[in-house]
Parts: sequence; C-alpha cells; structure tokens
Amino acid sequence: MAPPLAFSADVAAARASGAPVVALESTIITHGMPFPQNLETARAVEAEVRAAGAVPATIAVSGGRIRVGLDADALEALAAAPDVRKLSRADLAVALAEGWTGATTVAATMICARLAGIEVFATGGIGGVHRGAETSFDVSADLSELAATPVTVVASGAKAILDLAKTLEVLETLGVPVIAVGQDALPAFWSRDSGLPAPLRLDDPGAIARAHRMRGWLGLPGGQLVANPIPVEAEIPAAEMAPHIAAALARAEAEGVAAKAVTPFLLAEIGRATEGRALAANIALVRNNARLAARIAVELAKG
Ligand code: PSU
Ligand code: MN
Repeated sequence: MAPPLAFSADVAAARASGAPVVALESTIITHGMPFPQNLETARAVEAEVRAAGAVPATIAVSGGRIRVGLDADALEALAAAPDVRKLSRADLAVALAEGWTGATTVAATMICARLAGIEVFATGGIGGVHRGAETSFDVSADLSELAATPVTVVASGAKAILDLAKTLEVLETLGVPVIAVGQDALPAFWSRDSGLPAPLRLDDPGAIARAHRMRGWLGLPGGQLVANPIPVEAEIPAAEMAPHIAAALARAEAEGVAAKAVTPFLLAEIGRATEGRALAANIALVRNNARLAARIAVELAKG
C-alpha cells in the first residue's frame, strides 16, 4: 500500500512538472507561536517561498492522511485549533492509523517530505540536546532524523534554549553536516553568534544544492542542517537572551515540565519575558530561512 499522502492542487502540479517545492512544518504554528501571530507567520512564510520562485508545502496530519500543502482554510483552522497534537517520528503512524489531527515536528516533517518527494524544508530552529540532558536524557528526535532522512533542513541552527555544544557533538557523531551560511560561527536562533564555530560553511544556495546531490550519489542516508543566521536588524544578542533563557529553564524545572511540553513551554515563557521581542525575532528568522530554502529548491530543480 502507498503512504497516505494528500497533496494540495498546487503542490501536486509542482511535483508533476518538477518545479521547486519547499516543505514547511506545522508544530511551529501550533506549539511554537501564539495565535494570531502563528497564522500571520505561516502565511508570510508561504509568501516568501512563492516570491523566491518555489511552491510552499506546509505539512500536517488529519483524517488519516499526511496533508502536503494546506489551503487557506486548513491553515487557519490549524493555527486557531486549541488542542492539536505534536507529532514526531514516534507518533506519526499511530496518528495516521487513528485519524488524529496533528502538527508535525522537524523530524516528522522530514519523513513526510521525503515520502512526498520534497528535498528541502525550512523551519525556525531544530530541536536538539537539552541542557541537563546528562540527567534528563532529553534529546530531540530531530537529530536522529537528520541522520536518517535525506532532506536538507534550513534553520537558524538549533534553538538557543538547548545545549548547543552538546547538540553539535551529537550531530557530528551522527554524521550530519552542519553548514553555516555567510559566517563561520554557528548561529543561535534569536542571535547570530553562538560562540561556537560551525563545522562547515557554504555561502551560496547552488553549493548547498550540490552538496545535497553529492550525499545522494554517495548513498548516504541522512540530510543536511543548513544553519542560516537571523538577519542583523532582527537579532537579539546572545548576552541579552541568556538571562531570559535561564529564567525560563528554572521555571520549567520548578513546574516539572517534561518531554514534548518542554520546548513549547520555554518558547512561550521567553516570548512573555521579552514582551514579544523574541517572537518578532523568531518570525524574522523563519521568513529568512524560507527565502534561502526556496533558493536551494530552485537550484535543485535545475537538475
Ligand atoms: N522552530 C521554531 N519553533 C518551534 C519548533 C521549531 O522556531 O516550535 C518546533 C519544531 O517542530 C521542532 C520542535 O521539531 O520544536 C522540537 O521539539 P522537541 O524539542 O520536543 O523535539
Ligand atoms: Mn524532547
């Protein structure tokens, strides 16, 4: 039996003609940002992809199907729905078999993108190794997915609420190329510089597309993490974010927040503490990542 994919008309047409397509995740909409900024951002990100000459395919799950491309009504319903499930690799098959409505994380979106024949995906920041993982064992499934599934993921690195040094170590162990764009440093989500050097650097979408193709020719199974820094005018310096991150982490610990709830809790806390500045930065970086992903998709579509 074929995987239960349901394409929107424009994504189906793009796939049939070999036009460039960029996958977009939905957990950032349902769990990463508050309403209505989540809906405005989802629309703006799709518009960025189109303006750069590619077709956006926002991915989510409902009615036993993987939705590849959401129409305006479906996007709005998802953004406004209060209790959407957060689906990662472990949840995807159960959610589909049971007909649940769910949003896909980076890991699950990569799986769905590959099934749909989409090679590039844009998001804000991937999940990674949480601070204190040596006792909590909280390591995002996004990392092992990058090692397994051949999709190039454009993000502003991993979210800065994480232990970025440990995240880089795990990605190195898993053989995932971490490629900074336009600078030598690994970006840190809201901030341009994590203080850690990125293992690799490529400044041109064509070069990133060629590296993606080469991995396929080598028979290497995983994808690439393209670490695109937030635009200068939108960044919040790491030193300014550090106390907000520390306060949010302390609160999560005190309230016993664990597992899937950790990342959404921290993002919401930090959004409140910065009076929306962190959210504005998050929106700016996702839009910027969508633009770069579209340029990579355009290069890949050239053959
Ligand atoms: N990027 C954002 N905001 C988000 C996420 C990414 O700017 O909310 C989501 C992605 O779906 C990512 C998830 O896969 O956070 C990580 O969750 P966890 O740490 O539980 O694996
Ligand atoms: Mn986790």
